[in-house]
Amino acid sequence: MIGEPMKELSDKVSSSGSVGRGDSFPGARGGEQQARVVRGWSRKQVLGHLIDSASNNHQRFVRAALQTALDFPGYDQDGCVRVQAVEEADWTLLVSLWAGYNRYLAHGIAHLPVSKLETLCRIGSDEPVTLRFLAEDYLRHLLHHLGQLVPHFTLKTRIGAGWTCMPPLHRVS
Ligand code: NI
Repeated sequence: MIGEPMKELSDKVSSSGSVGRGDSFPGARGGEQQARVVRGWSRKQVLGHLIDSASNNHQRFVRAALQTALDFPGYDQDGCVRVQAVEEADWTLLVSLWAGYNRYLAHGIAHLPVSKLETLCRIGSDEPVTLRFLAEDYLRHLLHHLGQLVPHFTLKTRIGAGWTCMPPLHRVS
């Protein structure tokens, strides 16, 4: 049964993955992929960072749903982008993996057991937060970076008027 409280969040994560596919993703052409947008990262590297966020949060969500509490490491954001040589990866691969990963995460978020949403999760040395907060902060972080890659009117059209581009509240996102 789908946990109704997470339905809206799940829908937004899912629709964020539809802002563009492959070459239709805004800024997909040649030099634009290498343009620096934030932290010295290129558009490509921001996409790689969003894949790292998806994979780390995937494990957080699933493990927290199976345990009474979660104690999980953070991740080295710059180190992850560097060792995976994101800059040399294929753009279409990055966009399709990112979009597919988010559609699958949205499915998982929608099915998180309601009884587990208050499970306390400690990520790295941060103060514990609930699984519900982690999932909400995942979306905040995702939209924050999407706002750096995609025109705001595109996000408004795809995700709805309620989208926001605020940074995540959690330090390790
Ligand atoms: Ni980030």
